[in-house]
Amino acid sequence: MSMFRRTLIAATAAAAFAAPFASFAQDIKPRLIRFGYGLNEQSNQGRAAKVFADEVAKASGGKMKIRAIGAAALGPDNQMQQALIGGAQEMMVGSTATLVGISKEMAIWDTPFLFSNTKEADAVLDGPVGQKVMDKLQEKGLVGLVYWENGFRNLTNTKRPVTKLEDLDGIKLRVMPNDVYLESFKILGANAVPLAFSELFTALETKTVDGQENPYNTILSSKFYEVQKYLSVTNHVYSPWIVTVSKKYWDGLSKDEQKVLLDAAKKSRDFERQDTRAEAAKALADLKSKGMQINELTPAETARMRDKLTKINASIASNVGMDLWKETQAAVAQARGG
Ligand code: TF8
Repeated sequence: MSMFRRTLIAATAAAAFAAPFASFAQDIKPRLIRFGYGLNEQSNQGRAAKVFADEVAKASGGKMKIRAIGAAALGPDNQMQQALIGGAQEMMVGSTATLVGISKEMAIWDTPFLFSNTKEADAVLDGPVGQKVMDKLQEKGLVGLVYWENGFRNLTNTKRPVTKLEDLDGIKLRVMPNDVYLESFKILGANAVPLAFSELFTALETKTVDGQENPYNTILSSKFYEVQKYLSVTNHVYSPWIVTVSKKYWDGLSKDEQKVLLDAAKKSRDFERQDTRAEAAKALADLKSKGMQINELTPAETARMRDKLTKINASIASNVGMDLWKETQAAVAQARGG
């Protein structure tokens, strides 16, 4: 046997021997990861951020440390997104709606009345369509891990109970910085103004705007009941949050470290959805006891609102692409069992 062959056999044997050990000893280094979010620590977003941090610590033997920073202390969604893209911040969670300027496909989730319940939302967001939309972020410098639930959005204001479309006339309504939301509420007759969430409470308090729309959980945790009188149950859109990582940062992590983050993100998602739904189920009673006046919309009025808003669908479809639009509609129909 030649010297060369013998060396080759020895090297192959060594490699075969080393491989199983490599998979035992995880390739995890000490890491400090800043995870920014916009709501306060007492919110559903804050609670889930904490679960995520705990799960990462547990799975990495304490080597990977998540520093969760809430209340938009690292800036509103848009500012954090840019920091992630540039590599100045590692992670965040925020609304998909605030990502549309960066990744146009995200606008699919802004479709009014797309989902009629959380079962449909979970199926589509966690399925191939949700993944496809999330993967589109990569070419923009972001890696999406999971969707959390922000929730079905409802309208609050100081002027009057909104029981019919016409009641929205002239109401100065804060919307997220997002064209679909802006157009939707203009179509419905409101005077819609885009504003970062971090400026919303003050804008309501100083009456710079009359109203806003967000899920019950946020109306509660951000204490909007202190500055808003009327809550109208519109459920006009289901709003997801998305957990993202800077792609620059992600690409520098080992496979093991990436897996720690993805697994922990999935655990935080499952916790977050349960927690959010439990809180939402009793939030209306809480908001009533805080003094809010709550009204439902009749099915006929909801139908009128829906009809008006179908105008926006064509522009969403053309912005995200007809293929994605159709795939999403098919996925919703499948989740509905149709
Ligand atoms: C909004 C959203 C907010 C999120 C949050 C700051 O109204 O619903 O909850 O963007 O991450 O801006």
